[in-house]
Amino acid sequence: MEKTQINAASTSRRISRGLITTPVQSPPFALSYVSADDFAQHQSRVSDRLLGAIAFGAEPSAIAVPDCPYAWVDMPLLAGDVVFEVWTSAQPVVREAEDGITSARNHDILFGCLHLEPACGLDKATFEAYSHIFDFIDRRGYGHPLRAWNYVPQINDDEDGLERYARFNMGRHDAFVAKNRIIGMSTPAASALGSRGKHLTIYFLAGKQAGQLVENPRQTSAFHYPAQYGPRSPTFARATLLQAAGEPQLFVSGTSSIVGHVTMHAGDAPAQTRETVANLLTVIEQARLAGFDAASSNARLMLKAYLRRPDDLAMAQACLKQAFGAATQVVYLQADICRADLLVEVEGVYINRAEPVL
Ligand code: 3EB
Repeated sequence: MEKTQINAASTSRRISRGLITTPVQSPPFALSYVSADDFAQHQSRVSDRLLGAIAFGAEPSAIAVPDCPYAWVDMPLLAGDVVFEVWTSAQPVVREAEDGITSARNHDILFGCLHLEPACGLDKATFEAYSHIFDFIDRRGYGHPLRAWNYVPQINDDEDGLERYARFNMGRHDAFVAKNRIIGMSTPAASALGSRGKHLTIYFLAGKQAGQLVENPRQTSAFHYPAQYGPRSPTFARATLLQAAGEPQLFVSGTSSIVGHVTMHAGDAPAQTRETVANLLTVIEQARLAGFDAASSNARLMLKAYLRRPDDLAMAQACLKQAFGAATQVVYLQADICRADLLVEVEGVYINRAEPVL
């Protein structure tokens, strides 16, 4: 069968030109990274299909806050001023807010966002945030968390004798247990990075249908990390694979220079970046063995690369371009990584890109 790459916008164009007469299953959602100007210009055209928009940059964007799940993550971009990560649905969405969660959903998936200033310790604030997320998605029938992004203020700082990332992990793990999630089965792909400012931002995709977990044989599963990294292990899968309508979507977690559970190449950013690429390629290969069609070209791959040190930008750009080619879009951000000795983290999604811009 001929492989075509179709998204919502191109599907309707083809149908209207009469080129396709049989119904086409369009994938339920798409992603794009756009400038603030492009977002401001195009958002009204897609407003009834906006699942969520997250702005990244050292300054909040001047554009009007959209009427959809939205947050600004206080994190400098290494190229450009503000970038919007925009999730769109092929069909109109239903929006609802509760317990500090703003959400939008279509038939298949729910996008949710929390953006709050912790009023208590980070472990308790994280526990409450994740408990609310599970209640929220369960009540609406989207009980399978697929992907979570966690932006944690001052992630490497000490809070009452424990690193804040370790406190975050305690709250997250305990919420998974309290809400009856089986860790290692119902575990989303994730990222956890340090942000500036005061806000804890968590946004996520949850599905009616479960995703398939993908792990990395080069790495200990994060949920099995030993206690030397904190009293509770991080609760995430290396990737999740969703066989949605259209083409498979693969969510690859934040990936770093870790082999087994040990940080490799401390202080050596080029070597850490190469190790990170080796881990990314291994996870993608594992997904292929689990049914992901890796023929899906790298033009469907979108990456976010987090660098602790801005001076590593040119090196990281060269390394990722060599590994994934020029067709892969990469957003570069400056962030603290969750282990103080990590300099680089890279996450990715194989997904249908929205066209033309959104
Ligand atoms: C690692 O592999 C690097 O705590 O949600 C990557 C992705 C990392 C997600 C998380 C942490 C998280 O352990 C750090």
